[in-house]
Amino acid sequence: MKRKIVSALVCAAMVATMVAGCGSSDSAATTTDATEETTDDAAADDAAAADDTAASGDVITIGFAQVGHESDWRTASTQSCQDVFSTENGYDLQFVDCDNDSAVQLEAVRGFIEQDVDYIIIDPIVSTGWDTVLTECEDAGIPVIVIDRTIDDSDKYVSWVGSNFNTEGLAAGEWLKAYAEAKNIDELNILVIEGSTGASATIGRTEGFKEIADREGWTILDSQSGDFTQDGGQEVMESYCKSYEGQFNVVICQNDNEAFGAMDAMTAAGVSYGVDGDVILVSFDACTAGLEFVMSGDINADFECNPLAAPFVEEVIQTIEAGGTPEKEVYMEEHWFVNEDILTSITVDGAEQALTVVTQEVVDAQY
Ligand code: GZL
Repeated sequence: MKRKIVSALVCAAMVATMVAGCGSSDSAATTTDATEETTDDAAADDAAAADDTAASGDVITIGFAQVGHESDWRTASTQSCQDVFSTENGYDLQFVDCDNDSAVQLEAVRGFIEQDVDYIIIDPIVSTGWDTVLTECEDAGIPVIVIDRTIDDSDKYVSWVGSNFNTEGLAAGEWLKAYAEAKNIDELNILVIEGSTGASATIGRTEGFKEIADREGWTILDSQSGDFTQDGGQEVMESYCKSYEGQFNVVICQNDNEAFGAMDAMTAAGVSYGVDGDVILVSFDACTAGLEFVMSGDINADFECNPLAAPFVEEVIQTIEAGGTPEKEVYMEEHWFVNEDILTSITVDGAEQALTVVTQEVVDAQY
């Protein structure tokens, strides 16, 4: 699909999008290169590139192979891309919801190659099995940008924009250690509801949290996948309430939708959870609905994973359009949210990181 002619006004809108930054959660991205331009410089360069695109009158066609529609986080991620890569902003976005099916995702990417799009964005359902199709993209001269989850068996992509999932897991572990000490809880018996099997978000959060659990001598009674869905979280938690009745005092859910399901299951089983309950409930993503449950005290702590990558992906594309070389890795900034103010910060990998007590203002500002 070759580029089409558009008015200069349409592409100028791209400038407004880039300068506006990443939206309500005031997140930003950091690159791995300390000599990187400031955001303002980059936006100015990108604005110049947008002008050039406007002058050339081209629409940029993008193929986006999205994981699916399994969670509130995913919905926000999709919306971020659709908002940025809109017709008004000078793009033609070919979007495929791969419904958590890796075969469908590989087929979608090959379809984009057939369509001869200008760029391909992939949020990889699983982190392996990618080198062959990425080689096909490279042979077709189509740059690939990976967002969110990582591809671990190939580096044939121009940039990755996402989160450090291992750090998220470490942060949850360090918070739990400090929280238990503050609450004089001596013994932690933990149940984990993992995300989708093979997803780098699952792998990173599991490994990071387990590193702290092993260091502290905690007992992880069980760790099963809830597939990042509310139904999955409820199903696993129902099983846990039967198999581990009276044995656990911590539940770690690797995303908010699993936590919503786990809450329903524990309520049905007569298990109390949250700030005033018998079970400490920890979640990841920190979507708006998740933060509402942190504010109510049902969820003790929620570790953010920022879904608003699209503005930073656009900067990658505009850098390439301007003849530049984008950063290989762009990390999203994230926050750790809690209900109680008994702790103000935690130390993760030697770095002090602030804890944010959730108020209505915090909820209203979230993605
Ligand atoms: C993490 C992302 C995960 C979210 C889930 O970056 O891939 O997938 O944590 C989503 O909500 O389903």
